[in-house]
Amino acid sequence: MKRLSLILSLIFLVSLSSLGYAGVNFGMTGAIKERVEKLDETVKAVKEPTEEEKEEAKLKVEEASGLFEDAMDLLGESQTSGDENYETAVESLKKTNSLFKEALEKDPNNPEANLGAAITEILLLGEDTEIKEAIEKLQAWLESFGGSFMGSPIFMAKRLQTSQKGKAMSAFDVLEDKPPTMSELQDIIKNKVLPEIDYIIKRLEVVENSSWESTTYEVTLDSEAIKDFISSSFDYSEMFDSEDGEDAEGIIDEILAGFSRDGEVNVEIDKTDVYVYNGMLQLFKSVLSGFCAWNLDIVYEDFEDPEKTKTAVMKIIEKQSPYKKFLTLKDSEMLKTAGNSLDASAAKLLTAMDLLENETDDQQNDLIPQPDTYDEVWEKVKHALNQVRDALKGPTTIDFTYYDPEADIPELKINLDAFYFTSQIQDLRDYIIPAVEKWPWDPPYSEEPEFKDIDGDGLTPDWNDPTFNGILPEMTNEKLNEYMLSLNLFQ
Ligand SMILES: [Ca+2]
Ligand SMILES: [Ca+2]
Ligand SMILES: [Ca+2]
Repeated sequence: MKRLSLILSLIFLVSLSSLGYAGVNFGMTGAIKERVEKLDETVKAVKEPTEEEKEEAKLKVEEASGLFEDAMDLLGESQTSGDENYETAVESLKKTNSLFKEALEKDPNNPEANLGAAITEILLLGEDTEIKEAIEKLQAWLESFGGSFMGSPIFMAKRLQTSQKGKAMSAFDVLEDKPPTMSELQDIIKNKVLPEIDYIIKRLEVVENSSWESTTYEVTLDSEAIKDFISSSFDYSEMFDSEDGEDAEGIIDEILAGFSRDGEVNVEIDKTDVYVYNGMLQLFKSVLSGFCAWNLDIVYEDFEDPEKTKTAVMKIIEKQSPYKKFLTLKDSEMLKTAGNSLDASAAKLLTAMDLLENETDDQQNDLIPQPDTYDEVWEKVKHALNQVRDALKGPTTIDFTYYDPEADIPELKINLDAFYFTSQIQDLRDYIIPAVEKWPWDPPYSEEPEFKDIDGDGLTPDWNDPTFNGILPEMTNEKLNEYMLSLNLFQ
């Protein structure tokens, strides 16, 4: 699983720098304030460390930081030298992680111990035996379709369509281990991954609320190796059409420009970076919690070929066994957690943007250096993040012309509070499936479904509830058809 851990470490490095473009208001939200206050309580509950304990913690942090730098170097080298260095790097990271945790036991408020524990913990996440096993099985299954772990989830549907009939099934049958069910994956995420993420978020919050300013790590960078790694993980040609593929490569080049300082370099991590890191983690938490909230169990064999897929889709729509509960809400609290984390994510990123604007130190070694100018895009990103936060509180109007004066899309009122909190949908199928007179499996068995024109305006498809349970409060079928036309859907 060399790849996955490297991907995680790169998520840390690359996301931090790429979000330098995105990326800040000091007004913390009520929810976060509450969390921080709670955290403060637990920290206060622990007895104040003695001066001696604080000193011991500092010594451990120093030792751990040295080890951390060595481990990062080994991790970088393993890119070219192979698995042996990789294993050593992982062992070294594990030791570093325990040392930072020992320092935390002595002094739970030591900012660098919290930061070190947070960084090493995320790097080691992919090394957890259970997580690793689940991912390996999934990867083996996905590779049986001829894809890589990174590319497949997004393009699996396309591959399924184009793979020769029967080929996928035989590949599936020769697999020793069946992939985990969606429920099994959800359990691993709930019981293993989310608690880890919460632990890391708590560590970062201690750093955010401390008087700590920055820490500099000396690491060895090889930008070519990083670039090779990224291009081997993503197949641009497949992810985008050729023009967009070049764009994607351009963006990656730009991100990597920040890492063009090859060899021994100092990388300074400061509060801006900590807020970005935390914002990314909150977003990750939101996505994972959302994934765990719904019943997504499918029988993988049902999607092996187009014929079987058709039957499975019919069973899903008609709510027949084994898909009676597919797409129903499984865990209401998880969906609320997803909403809260999304809000926390936007709040953290907005704080990071403010902090970055206000940095006055030398930017040469900064992990996320200040941009040359804070242009329109910078302001638009802030506006978008604020809109996400507003929509999570209640109906919010999105004026697309603010983002793009040429935009030919009418204003949209959206209420994410309804989706995540106040009127959670119990069965997504009741809302996302358009109103249909006859399905292809109803007589006279036509190829396409026959849509119902509910409002009689001659345009279809229509939905029984075009507001989607209040998520789009002022939506009508007429307006929905307009949006679909402007977005080129159903044409
Ligand atoms: Ca600096
Ligand atoms: Ca900085
Ligand atoms: Ca209509």
